[in-house]
Amino acid sequence: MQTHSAKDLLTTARLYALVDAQLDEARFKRFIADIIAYGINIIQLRDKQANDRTLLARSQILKDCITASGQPVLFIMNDRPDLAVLAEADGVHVGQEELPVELVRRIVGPMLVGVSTHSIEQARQAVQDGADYIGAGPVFASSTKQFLQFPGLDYLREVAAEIAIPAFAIGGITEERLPEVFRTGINRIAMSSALCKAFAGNERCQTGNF
Ligand code: 3NM
Repeated sequence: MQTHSAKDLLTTARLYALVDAQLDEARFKRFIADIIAYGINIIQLRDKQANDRTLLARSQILKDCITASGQPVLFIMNDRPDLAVLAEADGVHVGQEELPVELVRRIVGPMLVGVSTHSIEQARQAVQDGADYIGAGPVFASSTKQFLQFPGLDYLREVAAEIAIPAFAIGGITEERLPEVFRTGINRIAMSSALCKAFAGNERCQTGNF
């Protein structure tokens, strides 16, 4: 079987899913299999409520599902470089409040590092810091995470015009909204609740998991 580096897969990735650990194991496995069949290229485990043991256990299930699918899907751990290393993830994703990229790299080494950004200044900083990719948002109001400000489509246009590393539009993205998102020039998206709704029959897989 041909093997791809995580960097190569990131370069071609278009669809990024954020999943939590709230579904029971059987439904979680079905959900992961379904979103991989849908064409998701990257799966981030993000659950602000789950404890460390649960996160590690779900990571293993997630990795097993990816292996079973035979698809080259990347697994990213949210917020936690330590758990990313222990889970042997392909990468770790951090927000503006978490450790800066340089310190994350000291823990995770060559693993992919992604950063959430909410302004063009933050996007430039992420590039300068050596992030492998950014999240750019929130584009729209989200039921998964609360925000006071929405940089929206204008921010996506700025990112598309200037930022060279892969950038995933995030925040309230649904299939219906894809045309206006892609018209900004951005060609990568990240989704959470829309996937839960479509494939797990839930508005949100997570409850109050802000
Ligand atoms: N970060 P949904 S938006 C976790 O803009 C997260 O940085 C965002 O979930 C950011 O697709 C967001 O359900 C929530 O809106 C994404």
